[in-house]
Amino acid sequence: MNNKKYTVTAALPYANGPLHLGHVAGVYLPADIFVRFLRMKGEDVAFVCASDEHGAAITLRAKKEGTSPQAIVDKYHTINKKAFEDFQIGFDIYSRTSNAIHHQTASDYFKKLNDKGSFIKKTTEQYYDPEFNQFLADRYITGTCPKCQNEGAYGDQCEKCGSALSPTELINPVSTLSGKTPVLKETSHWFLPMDQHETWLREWIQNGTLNGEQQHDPKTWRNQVVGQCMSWIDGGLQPRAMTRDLDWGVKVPVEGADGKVLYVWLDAPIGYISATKEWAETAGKNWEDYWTGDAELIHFIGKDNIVFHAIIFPILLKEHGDYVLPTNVPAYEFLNLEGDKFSTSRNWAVWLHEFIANHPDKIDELKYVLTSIAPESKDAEFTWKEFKDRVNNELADILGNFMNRAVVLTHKYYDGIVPPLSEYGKKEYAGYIEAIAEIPGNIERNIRAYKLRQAQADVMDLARLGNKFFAETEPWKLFKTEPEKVKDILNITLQIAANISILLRPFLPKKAEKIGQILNFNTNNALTWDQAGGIALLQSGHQINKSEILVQKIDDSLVEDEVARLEASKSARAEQNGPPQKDTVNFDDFVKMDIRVGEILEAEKVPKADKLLKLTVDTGIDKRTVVSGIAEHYQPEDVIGKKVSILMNLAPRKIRGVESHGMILMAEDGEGKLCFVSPEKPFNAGGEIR
Ligand code: B3M
Ligand code: ZN
Repeated sequence: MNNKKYTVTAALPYANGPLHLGHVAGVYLPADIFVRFLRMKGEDVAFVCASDEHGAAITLRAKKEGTSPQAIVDKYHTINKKAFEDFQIGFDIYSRTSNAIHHQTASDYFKKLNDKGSFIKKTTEQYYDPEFNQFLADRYITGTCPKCQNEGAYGDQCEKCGSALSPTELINPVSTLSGKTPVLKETSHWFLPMDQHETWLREWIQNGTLNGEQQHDPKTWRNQVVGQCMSWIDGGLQPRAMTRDLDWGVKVPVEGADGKVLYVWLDAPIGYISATKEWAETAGKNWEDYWTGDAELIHFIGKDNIVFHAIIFPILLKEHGDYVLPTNVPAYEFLNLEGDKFSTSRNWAVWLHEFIANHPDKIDELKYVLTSIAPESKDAEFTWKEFKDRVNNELADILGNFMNRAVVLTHKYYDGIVPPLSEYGKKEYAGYIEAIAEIPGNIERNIRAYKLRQAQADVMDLARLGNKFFAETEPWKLFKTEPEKVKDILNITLQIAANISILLRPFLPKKAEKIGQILNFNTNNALTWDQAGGIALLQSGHQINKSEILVQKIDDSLVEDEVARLEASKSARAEQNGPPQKDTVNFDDFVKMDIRVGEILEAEKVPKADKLLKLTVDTGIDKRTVVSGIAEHYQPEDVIGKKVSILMNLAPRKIRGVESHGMILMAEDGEGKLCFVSPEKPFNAGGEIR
């Protein structure tokens, strides 16, 4: 065996909530399949992951739940670690970035780069919320993405278009703490001068070379990964702050950095290194073998993480100088659920730990369906109906049915003993024997190209081949007239079954193991990939076990129950009618707000902003322009003459080039529907609301 090492990483899930099927389909399951395949090829792989326990995603959740960040990460690290184990995602280690080994590793990493001048310390103006006395970065600030106009972009990234952002790039920034427009205030941070890395990054992403030396084959990278990186590079790389004014995270290990921590997207990818270290200690391995020399580093991620894994972390790796750069970054598009996006905040999700609790006997069924619909090149959709249909019509009717017939007929005619294959049979059925020999290579090519949907379909094609063989030869008819032929036919079908028990293993390890048990073969999963493709896996005279049901069909009631569960969670949230009450304010705070009855005189759409209307409002004391995000709920002509509540003394702000003076108060229900808050009887414009 060569001593080449692989490090396969899966994006570290934030420990601020449970995992849902979108995470599984788009990161963890494909990574697991890939690693299981590599291991069957005899490769030496470190498969590492961890809970991502720092950053605003955690501290905001803690604030929302009125608890500490440590309590939040302890809760969800435990839930997610167990869910991965129960779902048989075979990490070598599932660590956590709040542990000491990671803090030390990340701290040393920063220090090394800072000592060699990789960062530039700069004092700049950053957004600040005076009410909460906090600087606003990452998820502490939201606004409109300058690239795609998504109105829910964060201070460091837009999850919709994947752009990495800086808070000062946001249009109409709002503090997620107070809901108000933040102010600018000076603070110092350590910046990574990404603009200085453009030349080598461009070469590395486009040609896979560094200083002309081939590092990886860019043709094996997904188009959307190269495309997003190149558009980001072409857009002009900017210096990016790698520290934050926060108290939760890895402390910045240099003088004058009190109250500052590493930016979570600097700290988290280093978590791959610290997790490898931690694993190697207990596994008796040398962790550096997996990050240096000819080691191959492969990052499985979701598309919103591309720039962090294919641009920022490679810069940090290259700056460090000891480590390899990733040879591939297979990024997945998004999986949607029943016609809507997965959403933790709206509780619109199928949680992995709940699926396992409700359907403990359907782990591989879920794996099969998620791989069948995996969002490899475009967003995909999970529906409970398709889950049932694919399990019943494919897994059960194709694979299960083939296995059952092969085993039942062998017991019926030969008491479960594998019959011999004659020279005649090898000639007569040479076409089938060649097809069996070809399939493992097809599957391997597709797995190495990260086309796991197709690779799994290739395995199913082997079962289809078996069913076709039965349909064309009809051994149950032949047995009376040409019994010798039946021996050849059943020998070959049993070899197909044995090949399936090998080739299915990366995708559906439980089903592969069950097939092995039925065939009384490969029961300890010891066989390697390269042993597949032949017709001598089961020797003549080998005793197989009785047939068992391989795949239980799914009843409509499961679909009805699960869809009802989803609808119930949606209406429950609707009843809740929005988020929990905000922090208490005192009366003095309230009286500062000047709210009056206004009448809408004119209304028009704001060009290139599908959510905004420009309104002219009679406030009783003046006629003013107010921009309002109601265009998806009202047509301009429908709002003329409406009496509304207007917050008069909100600081003016420019919204898509229009100066807006005030805010129209809207009520929003749990479904996201909006309506005006209006006086319940005829009322003149200007009436005060208090
Ligand atoms: N915690 C997951 C996300 O952005 C993020 C991945 C880190 S991988 C180093 O949803
Ligand atoms: Zn965007």
